[in-house]
Amino acid sequence: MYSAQKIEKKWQKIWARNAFKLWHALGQSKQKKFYVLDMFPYPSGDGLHIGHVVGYTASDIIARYHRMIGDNVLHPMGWDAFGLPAENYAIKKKIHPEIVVKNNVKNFRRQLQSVGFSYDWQREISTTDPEYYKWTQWIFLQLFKKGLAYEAEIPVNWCPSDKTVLANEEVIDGHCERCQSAVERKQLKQWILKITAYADRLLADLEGLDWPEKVKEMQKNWIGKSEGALIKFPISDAQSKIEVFTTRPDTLDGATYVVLAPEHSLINQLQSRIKNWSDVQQYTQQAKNKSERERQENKEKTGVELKGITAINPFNKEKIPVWVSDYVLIHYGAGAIMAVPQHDERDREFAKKFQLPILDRPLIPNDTVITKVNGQKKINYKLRDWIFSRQRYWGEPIPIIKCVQCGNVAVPEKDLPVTLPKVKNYEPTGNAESPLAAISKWVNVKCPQCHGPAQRETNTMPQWAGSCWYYLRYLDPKNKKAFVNPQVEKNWLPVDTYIGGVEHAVLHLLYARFWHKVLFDIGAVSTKEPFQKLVNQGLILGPDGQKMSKSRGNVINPDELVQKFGADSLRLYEMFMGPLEEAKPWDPKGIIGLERFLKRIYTYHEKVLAQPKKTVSTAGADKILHKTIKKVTDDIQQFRFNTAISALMIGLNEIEKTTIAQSQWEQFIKLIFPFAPHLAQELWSQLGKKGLLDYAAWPVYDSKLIQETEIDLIIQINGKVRGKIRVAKEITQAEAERIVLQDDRIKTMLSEKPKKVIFVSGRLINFVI
Ligand code: ANZ
Ligand code: ZN
Repeated sequence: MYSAQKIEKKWQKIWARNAFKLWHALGQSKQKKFYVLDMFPYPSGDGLHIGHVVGYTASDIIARYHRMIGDNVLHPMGWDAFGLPAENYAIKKKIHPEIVVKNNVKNFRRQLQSVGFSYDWQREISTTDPEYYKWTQWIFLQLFKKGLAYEAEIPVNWCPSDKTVLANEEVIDGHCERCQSAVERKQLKQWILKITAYADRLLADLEGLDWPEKVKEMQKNWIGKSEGALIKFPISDAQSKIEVFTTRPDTLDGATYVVLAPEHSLINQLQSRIKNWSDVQQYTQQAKNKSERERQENKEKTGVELKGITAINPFNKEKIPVWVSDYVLIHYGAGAIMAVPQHDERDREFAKKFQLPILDRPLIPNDTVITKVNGQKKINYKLRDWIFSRQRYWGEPIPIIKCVQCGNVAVPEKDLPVTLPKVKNYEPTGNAESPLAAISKWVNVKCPQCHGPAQRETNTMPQWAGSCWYYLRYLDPKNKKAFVNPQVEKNWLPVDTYIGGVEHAVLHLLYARFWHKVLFDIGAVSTKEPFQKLVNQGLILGPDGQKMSKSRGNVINPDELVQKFGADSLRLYEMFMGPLEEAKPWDPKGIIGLERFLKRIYTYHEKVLAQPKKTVSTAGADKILHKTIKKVTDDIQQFRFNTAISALMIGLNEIEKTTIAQSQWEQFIKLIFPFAPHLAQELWSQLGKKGLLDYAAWPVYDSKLIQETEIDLIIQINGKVRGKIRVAKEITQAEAERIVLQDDRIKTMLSEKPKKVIFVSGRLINFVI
């Protein structure tokens, strides 16, 4: 009788004892390297989610398959443990985040091991380990030294409930990505990373990546390259000009007004000439409180005309009015636009509302227009610099010392890591300062440059920092001298296959690419891109078809499933649910079917054990086996795990009807191993095999055995398909004609003797009449 509980506990114990050798990737090896990476989890208090199990099972299948084909496989795991989720949980439970993380990691590790994932635990890392974040800080300092990390006071997104600044990428439709609170605007001094300096390369290098088109598209749109021109509109009776950015210079003749963003500096400069100044001032004041998103959303357009000011259309010299409106953003293009209501939807809405002229003028080719009005070609990006500081406790301290004399000074490398001080109070202050600011002992230091009194930067890094480079630290996790040994880095990069959720398309995946490129530029890594192939796993929805959430009560707990059905059934079911990349609802009954499949394998296995050792396979059994080997191998390579499993099911069905030699049954067990490793390993040892299946050779199919001996010959009359007939593959034309012409249906259709018969061997026969 198949007992998952017994089998799985037994082998997990053996694996755990062996883990360091068993799944440990070799630093140097003659074998081909294969680096298969999971997006590491943040160890939340809720433990492993059924959604984690999908991606982690997929990568485990890949890792096990690659070990069996003889590759040197790197398959590591770690913890993304800084950041809001861990900290919010700590605050709620009133337990220090460090302790929370420790406990949660322990639970996560236990859970991952209970599902039988073959991680190289010797390389386990946590972003919160000072030995790890020492190097996160070191990378920050490289950015700082290159001028890619700077401080500036800017309007930022502020989450009132998480009490911290958010990056643009963390604001979804005006709401905090974490807690869904409406985001507020605040003017704050912040550390910012100059990701915009890499906009063109982040875009261009997408080209060579084997990533889902959808993710590439999302990154492209987020980077938002647009080509256009800067064109100057002179202001009547004044020196100053209004510069606009347009992607449609060809529409210039039809520009009937100009619009400035509310923050545009010209507005104040022209104050003395603006006749309705108080209206204008009131309007610009209001606009300050809206987020960029709100302003871009398709709501009722608002605006005020700058009375007393007119601009001149440089193409036709017509005088046109100047307006201020918040649908124009200050940080995009030139912070001002030429409005062409005939061709632009937003301008048309605005023109209709304020009764501005809509002119249908002919288009003039861009290049002529630009030359005539002395315009300047310009490429614009929507991408903004990355706001990098957080006013929270649970993050990497930013390794900067603030000195009145010297300004911002890098902490000397020998003093890294700047460790997070142990504190009692880690709740966010809410006054835009990190809780670290209150720890004067930690804050007050000597300036490394002038040795005068100075203070530490008290903001911390965002949770994305640690995940920007963790795939590098896995390569050389214990290195004390460098974040990775260059030789080792060259051996392993790029990551061959990276598996994770699509929700990281413009956050983690863009940030990590950016840091990687900076490291490439300073010669610290050898590839331009970190992740060569990306595979997205789809969401597992609740049984109700909705996203799983505690509040909906539709969350499925992997621990219970492992207990009840076993890890192998869980792994198989999650892979069998449908294509890896698609969203799929959980079917509580589904797993039972997979458990039954495993039981059937076990039962058939007992039959094989009972048969005389000398039993030979029937020809049919060998053919089925080899067909299955081919299909499962192809499917694993294409990440089609659901069809691989159904091929295994079909294979078993057929094998059950025949007799198979033990040596052939062994091959079938190997095929099961990446999917259901516990059962396969158990059966392997029951066959008297010594050792572990992990490094047994993957079966190879014999192409002669799977060649079809019969085919469907297509029957045509005058080129039209009229039917098909099952015949021997090597059938001759004469024999084919004879058989087909005996068919009554064909006989009636052939009213006369064919003028000609065209025969394509193995494919078709065509009667021309
Ligand atoms: C005239 C025009 C005519 C435009 C037309 C478009 C279509 P993308 O492609 O997204 O880059 N624009 C320029 N700066 C802006 C700002 N700061 N805030 C809001 N809108 C701005 O869009 C470029 C177009 O968006 C520009 O081209 C400009 O409108 C507007 F038939 O100029 B266009
Ligand atoms: Zn100083």
